[in-house]
Amino acid sequence: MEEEKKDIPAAENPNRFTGLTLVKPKTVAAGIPAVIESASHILSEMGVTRGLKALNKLNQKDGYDCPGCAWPDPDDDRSRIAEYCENGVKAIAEEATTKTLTADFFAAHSVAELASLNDYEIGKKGRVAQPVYLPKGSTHYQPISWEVAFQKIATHLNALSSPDEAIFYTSGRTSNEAAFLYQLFAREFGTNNLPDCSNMCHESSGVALTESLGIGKGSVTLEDFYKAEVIIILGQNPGTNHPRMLSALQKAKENGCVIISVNPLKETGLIGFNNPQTIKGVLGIKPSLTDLFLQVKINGDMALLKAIEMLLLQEEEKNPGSVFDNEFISSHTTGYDEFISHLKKQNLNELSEQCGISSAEIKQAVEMLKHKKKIIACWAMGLTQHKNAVDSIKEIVNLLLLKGSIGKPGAGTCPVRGHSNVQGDRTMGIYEKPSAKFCDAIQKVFGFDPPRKPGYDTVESIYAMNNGSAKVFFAMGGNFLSATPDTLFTAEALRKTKLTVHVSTKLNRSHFVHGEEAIILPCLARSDKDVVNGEEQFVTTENSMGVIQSSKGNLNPVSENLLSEPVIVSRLAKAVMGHKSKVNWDNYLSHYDLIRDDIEKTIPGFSDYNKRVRKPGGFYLPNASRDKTFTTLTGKAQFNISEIHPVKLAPNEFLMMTIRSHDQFNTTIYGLNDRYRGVLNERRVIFMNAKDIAKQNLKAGDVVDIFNCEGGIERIAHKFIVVEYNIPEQCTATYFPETNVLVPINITADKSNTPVSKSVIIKIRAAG
Ligand SMILES: Nc1nc2c(c(=O)[nH]1)N[C@H]1C(S)=C(S)[C@@H](COP(=O)(O)OP(=O)(O)OC[C@H]3O[C@@H](n4cnc5c(=O)[nH]c(N)nc54)[C@H](O)[C@@H]3O)O[C@H]1N2
Ligand SMILES: Nc1nc2c(c(=O)[nH]1)N[C@H]1C(S)=C(S)[C@@H](COP(=O)(O)OP(=O)(O)OC[C@H]3O[C@@H](n4cnc5c(=O)[nH]c(N)nc54)[C@H](O)[C@@H]3O)O[C@H]1N2
Ligand SMILES: [Mo]
Repeated sequence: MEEEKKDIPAAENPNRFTGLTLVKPKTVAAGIPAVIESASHILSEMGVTRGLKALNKLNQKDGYDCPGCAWPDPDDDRSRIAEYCENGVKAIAEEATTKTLTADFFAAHSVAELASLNDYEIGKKGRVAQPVYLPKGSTHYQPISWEVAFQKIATHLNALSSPDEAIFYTSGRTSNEAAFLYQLFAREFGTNNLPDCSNMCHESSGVALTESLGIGKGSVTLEDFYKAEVIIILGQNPGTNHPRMLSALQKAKENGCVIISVNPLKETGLIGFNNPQTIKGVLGIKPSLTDLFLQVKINGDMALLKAIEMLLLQEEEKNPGSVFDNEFISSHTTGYDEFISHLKKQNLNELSEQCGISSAEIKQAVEMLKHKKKIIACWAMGLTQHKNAVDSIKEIVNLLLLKGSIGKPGAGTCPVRGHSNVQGDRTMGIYEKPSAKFCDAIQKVFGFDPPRKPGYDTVESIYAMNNGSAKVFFAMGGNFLSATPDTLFTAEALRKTKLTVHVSTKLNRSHFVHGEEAIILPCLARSDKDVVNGEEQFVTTENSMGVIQSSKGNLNPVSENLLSEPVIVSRLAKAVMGHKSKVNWDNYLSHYDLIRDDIEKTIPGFSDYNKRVRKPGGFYLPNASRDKTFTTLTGKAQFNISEIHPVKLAPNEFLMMTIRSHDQFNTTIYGLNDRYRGVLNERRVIFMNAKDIAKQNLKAGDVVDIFNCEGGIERIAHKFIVVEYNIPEQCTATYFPETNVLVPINITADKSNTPVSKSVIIKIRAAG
């Protein structure tokens, strides 16, 4: 039992049940129920007046960027009510809550007591309203002034025997301005230890796209969706995680586009959509989205794509020039001949067996694709979090290259990003392996030589803390403990450090599993008004399609004791570096325009930054792949050959994907319902196929322990309720982060080092 573990506070969530109710999964997303849900979250957290004020500026050109996902906003007119979704509203209610945590709260509740709450309860406590400090050996956080907090962090950092003993983590909500300053500070301090959430997210996409197309970002714009003939959606659940994408898909369909969805689960949002912002949607007209649903086995995507490509090749050979874009292939690609001979060696039956899709269904997909020339492929975590993720994504690119579907309107790659500014943070230099060009630019603009040796990514950071080579952990947002793999191992790592510091809006489990000393620095959130030097400031973000826009909160902050992230970094840098710093931090503390001026000098694509970003709607960053310019090693788009290495499961083993419910944003749990999947009021569940349940001599409703023994270590997630669900055999699903204890840190994706959160091998036994 977790409670009996001696190293309380436990790193794992407590094993209490909240009261499962099952209803039939929904067949249509959004509609009126979504409107009702949104309203209830706003009312309970912030009341009507503040709520309406916040929503009025959400995703507006003169407003602020939604802190939910990174889906883009329309370039043209934006409706006052249409540019946000149920989950965006929940994100706002969560961050703009009027509940605050002051000194009294921390005096009344010990760290151990807070750690015994579940994530939902922790989140509902409210906004951290002042800096707090946990001295060595102490049981309670206590108030600390900003100045003393910065001094303490500086003392720790300056006492390290090497700058590489510090780790500077970033989550993906940080603005461009804060991210730029943060990496500048870390590099002047002397380290590239800049892990980020992207390491666990779309890193595999970045690696695959850079190697095959020369740029680690997607190539499409929102306009392309409206011109596409076919959209393929693999490993993504837009109804929950990118709800505004459904409007784009609906518009695409109205323009005649066909949608193919590839997913082990028949996710509601992929199947049907009632747009709550249109009369038709309210009346429930035009609900269907997916034309062909392919219920692939977990990680069967590469086999499926190869099968499709192989049959397309046969069609092309029957009728040369009718299926492939030979002009594009010969002018813009390399590796075609080798790729074709590889395809010819494939066996359809084997591929069909590996992906779990019948050859009849594969042929249906081929029929839909063969005469089409404008294809968009969208994907997210269902593709990126596997051992062979990079190769699977390159296989998506192969398909698009055969069809000449890159670098023209209505076609291209669309890795759908998660956090609202995760793409921008990377553009700003939040990366443990900066390019020589980037380092040269820093040197030229700021006059110090940044470190060139690669730093730690997320997984490497955990090892480094665990083996004692890293001693200070600083997080710009996020919830490192709960988001990372192998929770107990990560907990051990964090507890071995001298100091953990979190710049946070809300409390989370990472604040309770800490180093010898710990500090929480409370910051302003997206929706908050940010006044510096008596003038309201704005920050900027980059969305999933490379658009840079301004973001300006309009709510009065819930406490006077909050600082903005750019201010926190500048003051920290001054405290740590003092007059040794070559950077003029005081400039940045006077006006954010001066930060943008220096970004413009350092990073390509930002010319006239301050002027262009003030234009409503912002501007697009350059993206060579959009113009068929491929900056790969060969100067051409690269066909890639990869082999399939199917995971061999014993009869009592299962693959487990850890996914998001409809009521959470990563580790922030908005509520306990997964409305679309019909699982209400409980998160400790495991979705299983009926046949598997029977084979294991279990029945729906039974309580099981989930475990595995990777690397000789037994990992156990205690007490999960079996839910019978439409999912392929030997595939299971649980919610992230409850089962992160089972994600083995020692198995990561080749080349991207991303934890394999969607293919965890597990066994199941009746709970002891
Ligand atoms: N409301 C809300 N919005 C969010 C987030 C949130 O937590 N809540 N998180 C944000 C972040 S950071 C991210 S990265 C994105 C995540 O967005 P998603 O990637 O949509 O999130 P997941 O829940 O991880 O869903 C993965 C989907 O892939 C499917 N899948 C799993 N394994 C496989 C596979 O092997 N093959 C295929 N084809 N499909 C598979 C699952 O069934 C599920 O539908 O959303 C962002 N937006
Ligand atoms: N098993 C499993 N693990 C996963 C995944 C999975 O699918 N399965 N997904 C992975 C993915 S895709 C991602 S992106 C990571 C997410 O990893 P993280 O980004 O580290 O985690 P979040 O839960 O998004 O972070 C939430 C915390 O951010 C803080 N916060 C919110 N807004 C702000 C702000 O404006 N400023 C600051 N400074 N702090 C803020 C709050 O304190 C909140 O508690 O998790 C990864 N982990
Ligand atoms: Mo993510």
